[in-house]
Amino acid sequence: MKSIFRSFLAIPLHILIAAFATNSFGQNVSTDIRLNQIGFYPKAQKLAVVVGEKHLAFEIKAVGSGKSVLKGQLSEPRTSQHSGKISRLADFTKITKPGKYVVEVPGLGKSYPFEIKEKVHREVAGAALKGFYYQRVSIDIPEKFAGKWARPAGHPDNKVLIHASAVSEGRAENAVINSPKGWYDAGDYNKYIVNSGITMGTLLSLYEDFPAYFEDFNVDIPESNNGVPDLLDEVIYNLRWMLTMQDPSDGGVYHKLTNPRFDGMIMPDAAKNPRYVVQKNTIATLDFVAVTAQAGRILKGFENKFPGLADSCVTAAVKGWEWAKKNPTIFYNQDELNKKFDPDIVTGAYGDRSAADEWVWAAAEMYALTRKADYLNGIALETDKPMPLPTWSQVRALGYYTLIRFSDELKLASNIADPLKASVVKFADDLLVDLPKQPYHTVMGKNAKDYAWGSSSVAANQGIALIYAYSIKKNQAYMQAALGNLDYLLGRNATGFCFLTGFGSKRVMHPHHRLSIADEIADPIPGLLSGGPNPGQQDKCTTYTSKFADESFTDDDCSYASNEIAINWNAPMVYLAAAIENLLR
Ligand code: 9MR
Ligand code: 9MR
Repeated sequence: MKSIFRSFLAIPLHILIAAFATNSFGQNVSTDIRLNQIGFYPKAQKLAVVVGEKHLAFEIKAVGSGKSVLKGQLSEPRTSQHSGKISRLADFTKITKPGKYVVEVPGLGKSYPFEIKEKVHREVAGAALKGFYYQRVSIDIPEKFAGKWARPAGHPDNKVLIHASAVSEGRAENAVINSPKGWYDAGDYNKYIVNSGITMGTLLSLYEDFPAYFEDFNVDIPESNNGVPDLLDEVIYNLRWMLTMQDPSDGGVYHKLTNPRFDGMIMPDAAKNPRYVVQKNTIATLDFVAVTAQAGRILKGFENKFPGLADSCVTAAVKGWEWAKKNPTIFYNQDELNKKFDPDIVTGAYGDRSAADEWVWAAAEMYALTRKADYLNGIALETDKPMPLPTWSQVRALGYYTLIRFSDELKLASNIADPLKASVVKFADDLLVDLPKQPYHTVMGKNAKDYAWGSSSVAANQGIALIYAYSIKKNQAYMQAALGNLDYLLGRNATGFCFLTGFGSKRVMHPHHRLSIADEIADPIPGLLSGGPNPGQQDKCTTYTSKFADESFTDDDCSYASNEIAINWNAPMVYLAAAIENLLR
């Protein structure tokens, strides 16, 4: 996306639409009507938000014929706790007939078009999974699978150096190891075990929760039609990298594979800086244990396709667990490390000072793998405390989800299983409190803290928690709220953006993503979830137009704090969209 291309070719779709949008009934598109820009299931809830107080009525019109199919009144006004802005709700759940429609508000304008149809989020789910394919390291991405985003392989990672912080028996400083494959973490080109951890756990859990759905879920990657679900093929690409991150001499796992400093805004094949693996530590090792245990468990079912891979995972998991037992307090502290060792490493730190939650997750996965309850000995499940939402630094709930998923098979005693389920349900119930007062009628954003770096992943992970609560309680209110967060991500939010690249009418065009910036192609790589509003504005970009938490977003590639993409945000997006496809019509 060179600037010349940007100015001529990449006029955002919403501006084009606005420019040519005076249709047969003379209404212009109003960006003050906010809705899921993809669409709605015939039988599920359908909401749009109209910003402002003065308009009171709405109409739904069919695109093409212009025929009015519903007239309704907007809701009572709601006030945003973040901006003080007033909004009203249009509820058109009643319309169930498949077709293409707009919401019209007399005197204001019409919305972007949307569809009502079955499987309305199938394409979104597929594209978000395919997003991982584009992030693959060390491999050509050919036109056959990537169309105009084809590119040569970058970062072979076959000559990776042992950093001074990572020296061990048999691996001296600057010794060379082979550690290819994996996914680029985000807008940058490094590979981080901690962030791979939650990403892989989320995708593997998606497979375990809905295995039948993925049997024929084809996203057109080189491995498609190899008799293995594409979801697993994609995950295995990163798994093979992760397995190389374990020190064979003792089982500890390196924190990351990284340049000392971030590459410039260049294509991967132009990047030539040396790369290092850095310090083994407890948290990276436990995340690795959880992933390899879960992968081993799943891949036992694919032994004929990947002979020995499941066993390698199990062996790696056990070795990692033993290392962590012996080394429970080695934490990654980049600043301290840089005082002791050269070269300084200034890429993503993913520093975390508490391993309590990683122990829960790793123990849960080891238990579900081996069926040995001993793994839970001495592990505080902490069900007496509120369940924290999953993030890269907080994975306790991933352990809960797995124990709940296997509670029957493991014959978990009710004094263990019940409190786990109760904490998930309590978490979901707390989200639902005051939902009808929220300006966008979403659980996302109720709390100002939801708008942190990567807020889109907060919305997606809340959605996942609601879906687990639904699987426990079968209460449709949880599903509706989960769908509300998907609607949020696809446009029903205070920025009006659809946050998944390649989708929506008002779409993200300039993510902080080296692949999309350096490729000279106007459209960003599709299927990647933008981080979303973050009032921290740590990137100090000058193009933000608002400081309000829910609006603190700029579609500018300078904005790594609000408009980067990352694997740990895409994974819950895939989960949410695919799970909703499974559970709603
Ligand atoms: O591109 C980097 C992005 O992936 C990170 O999330 C972000 C925060 O660590 O840093 C970005 O790199 C910037 C660096 O921190 C400061 N100099 C400019 C770099 C590129 O914008
Ligand atoms: O997602 C991370 C966020 O929680 C942190 O606040 C932020 C600053 O440390 O870093 C984010 O992770 C970035 C990582 O450090 C480097 N790759 C890009 C990630 C997404 O911005």
